[in-house]
Amino acid sequence: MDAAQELRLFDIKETLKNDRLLLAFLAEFSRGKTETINALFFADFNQRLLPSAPGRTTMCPTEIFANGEPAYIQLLPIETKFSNASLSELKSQPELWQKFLLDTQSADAMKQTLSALIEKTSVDVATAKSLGFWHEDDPAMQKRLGEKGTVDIPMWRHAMINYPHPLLQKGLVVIDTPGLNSMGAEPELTLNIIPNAHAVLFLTAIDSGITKSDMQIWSDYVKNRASHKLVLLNKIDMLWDGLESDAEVSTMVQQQIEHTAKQLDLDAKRIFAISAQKALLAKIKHDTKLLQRSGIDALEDALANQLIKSKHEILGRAIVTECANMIALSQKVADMRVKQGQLQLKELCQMQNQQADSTQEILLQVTTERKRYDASVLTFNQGGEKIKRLSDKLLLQLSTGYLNSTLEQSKQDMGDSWTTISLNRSMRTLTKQAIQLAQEIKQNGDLIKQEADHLYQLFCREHGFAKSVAMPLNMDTFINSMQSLEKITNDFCLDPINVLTEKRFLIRRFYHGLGAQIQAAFEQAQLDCSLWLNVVIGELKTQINEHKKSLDQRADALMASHNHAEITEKNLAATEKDLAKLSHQAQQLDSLLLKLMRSAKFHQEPSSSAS
Ligand SMILES: Nc1nc2c(ncn2[C@@H]2O[C@H](COP(=O)(O)OP(=O)(O)OP(=O)(O)O)[C@@H](O)[C@H]2O)c(=O)[nH]1
Ligand SMILES: [Mg+2]
Repeated sequence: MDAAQELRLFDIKETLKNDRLLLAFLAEFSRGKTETINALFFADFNQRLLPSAPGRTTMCPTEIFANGEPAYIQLLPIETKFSNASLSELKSQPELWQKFLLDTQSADAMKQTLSALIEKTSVDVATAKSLGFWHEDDPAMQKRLGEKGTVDIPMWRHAMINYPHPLLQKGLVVIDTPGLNSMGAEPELTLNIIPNAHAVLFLTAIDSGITKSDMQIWSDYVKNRASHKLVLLNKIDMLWDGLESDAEVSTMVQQQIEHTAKQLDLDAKRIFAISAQKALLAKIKHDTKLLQRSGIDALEDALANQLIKSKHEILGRAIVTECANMIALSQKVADMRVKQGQLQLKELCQMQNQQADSTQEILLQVTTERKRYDASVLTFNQGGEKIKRLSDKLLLQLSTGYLNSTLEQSKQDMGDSWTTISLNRSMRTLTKQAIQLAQEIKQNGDLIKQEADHLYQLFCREHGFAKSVAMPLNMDTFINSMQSLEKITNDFCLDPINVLTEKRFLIRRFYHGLGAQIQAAFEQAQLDCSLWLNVVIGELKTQINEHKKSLDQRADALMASHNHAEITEKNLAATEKDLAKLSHQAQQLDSLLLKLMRSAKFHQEPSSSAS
């Protein structure tokens, strides 16, 4: 294993450790998002811990996870919206957040601390406007104007709760979101949280059915945006009025599921009918019958055994493929060692049995081979330098400096206008530039591949290396990320709420959030390209060094043994021992690869909930 591989294995281990599945809860107001989260994660406290009673609407997006530290809640003040910094930037500035430890020994104390999630603050209309909580043309807004002429707005912009629940400890992160209105007001949700979520849980309720605004959230944010989606049909307890038999209720629920499936154009198997409220109650009262009736079990099973598992499997497959490639390279090296060991053994045996002049011949053969090899290594070094120049150029194109100057240019192009038209135009230009860049990088990558393939051929032809070609560079992920950002921007710009000119601050913030996402796409592309470069030339380099070492070793052994029968004998014994060890190592690699491939035999992708 070389240093680059060792580093990569370390990174892979970290990725495995930090693997998380982000599940965003999305729905119109009062469909029961928070109640479902209470039932899933906090029922042990025999209380409704997160505020979800009537009239207690969630005021800010709330991320819930388990990171191994003592339980806490961290809150980001709403005023941070005045700055242009994106949420991901703000997350790296702990001094801006208010942190409170959660006393997991006391349900009352926890409930008290968590009530911060619905805290409000009163501000004047101008402030509410500049923070995006005032819409002139909305009649409901006038009603919100209190006697003092102030408006209540959320106290916090974002909350993070660290809590050690077993499902969360498995790597699940859930995000509770406030109802519809705040989605438009918070570009972070549309730009960051939803696209980055691995799955979206969309809630509808049996009493309201699917209203126009439910449908709008579904089609704007979930239908074509979320890679995995689950739908909850909540509040089924409202059908349990005692007048219908259990069988009749089940039929009604089933009919509602099918109706919902039709409306959302979704497989009915992805819809879970539950009563979050009764599930919470059943858990608190340890009422197994009610718990079963609440339907929460099927949801928990879908989360733990299907969603998380399928996410682990996707990551697992990628890691197994990468590690199998590493083992395959080690196998090549091991085979080379065995082959060279066998040659050395043969030469030493010949030397032991032959006359002086034929030993001279063997020596000459090996030295000639070494010289020939040195010439090839020279060609490799020259080719390597050329590849290095091309690689440096390639990585520079994806560097932060290059990106910042491009973003700066687009900001200048937008001037002071900050309208949806200028934003849309600027994003389109950016995507066009990024795609052009990806094509240039790809061309550069093709040149590198050509050069590497020549070198592979040379060593295969001249020195018996295993036949191999470099894999081509693939820029599709980068192009896809840029195109999907373009689509999100376009949707944002077409949204009638955002077209109004007084939304300038919102557009500016959207632009900054966009900048962070573009930067992330560039960083990922740069990482992918460096990994590719390491593989393209690294594999050949490893084999070249290995071959050189064996040649030197063979020559040295022959030199030392020349005319010294005793040393020949000793060298022979040592070579035989080495060869046995090398053959054993090669076999060990075979069984390692087999073990790895066996672990890659994952389950079939579940058809009922994920995908
Ligand atoms: N009958 C019944 N009521 C429920 C159920 N789930 C939630 N509720 C009630 O519906 C109301 C809204 O629930 P929440 O969990 O706060 O809804 P939400 O989707 O988080 O709403 P916002 O935070 O305002 O977006 C509360 O009064 C809950 O008690 C349920 O399964 N059955
Ligand atoms: Mg809520």
